[in-house]
Amino acid sequence: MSGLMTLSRFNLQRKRDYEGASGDFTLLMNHLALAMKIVSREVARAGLLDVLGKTGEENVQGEQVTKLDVLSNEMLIEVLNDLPMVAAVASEEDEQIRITRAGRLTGRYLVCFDPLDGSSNIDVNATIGTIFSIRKRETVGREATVEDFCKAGTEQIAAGYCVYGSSTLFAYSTGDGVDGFTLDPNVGEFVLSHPNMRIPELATCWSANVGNARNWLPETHAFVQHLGSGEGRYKKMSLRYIGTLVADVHRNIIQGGVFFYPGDKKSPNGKLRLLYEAHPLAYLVEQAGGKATDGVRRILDLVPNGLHMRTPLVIGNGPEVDLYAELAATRRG
Ligand code: AHM
Ligand code: MG
Repeated sequence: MSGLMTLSRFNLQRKRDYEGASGDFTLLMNHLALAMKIVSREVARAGLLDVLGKTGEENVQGEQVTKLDVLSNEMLIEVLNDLPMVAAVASEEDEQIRITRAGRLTGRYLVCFDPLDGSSNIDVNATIGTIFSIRKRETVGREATVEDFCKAGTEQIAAGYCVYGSSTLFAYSTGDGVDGFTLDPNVGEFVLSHPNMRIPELATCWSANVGNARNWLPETHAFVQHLGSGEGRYKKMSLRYIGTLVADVHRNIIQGGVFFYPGDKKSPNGKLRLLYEAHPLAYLVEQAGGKATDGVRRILDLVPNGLHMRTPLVIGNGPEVDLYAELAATRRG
């Protein structure tokens, strides 16, 4: 066997670390990785096939659905449908949860995902990604319900993402640090390339849609003033905004930085969704040594009031996330 530490080998080794582990979780992770390899392949040849552009329909968020959104969603659901350990899935693209074929009664796991994050970047060849989150349910023996999904982010037992960029990178955590794997297209395997990812101590960039500045609340303007002050921790700061949450957060984990899509005068709850965007990324960023807040509370403590609940999100280096929360608290008095 080659010396490559593939994702499957890594998972197998992890499984051996947990006495009595059934292997169900390992199998689930391997299938998620398989789905992402397929999505990666479709993304890479998108311009060659008739999968670019919009379907003409709107999703539950009122946003235009792109063909690749639909394809990625179906790919993930198809792969998870036949796994007896998965009871149900919740996706950004579907209004309701979907009960799976094989695990509807027996499955112990619930999987949430944003199948293709950064939809507006699809047709322009910019980086897009997939985000997922896994919870265990306590209701084995009957069909899962929305209530089973609507639990605090602290209940996640694993989360991860895949970015389809200059290379395809899969990163995940089971609560024991974050590890990243790059897809070797020749071998067709994810290979360990970023063991134990840790956010650097110093933030070097900030990421936000400054086009929304006219609607920002005073704390967001104050925050940006600090970040651009050139003083203290902010001697060397750049603005970097891809417009794909998972790609912006991934870069900030690697290079140090803070991403924010805050609540503003027009959208008090911001844009991003709690269950399948903010929760998993907050879990990963905390595992990498950072923090995430909605401006008042830790993201992982928030309990969704529905599958598609939105939340303000400030995520990245701890001191910057704390600074935003302090500025917001000062304004509230
Ligand atoms: P999506 O899941 O439909 O792609 O929407 C979420 C995306 C995030 O990836 C990104 O951070 C944000 O929307 C960008 O929004 P904007 O175009 O308003 O800057
Ligand atoms: Mg998204």
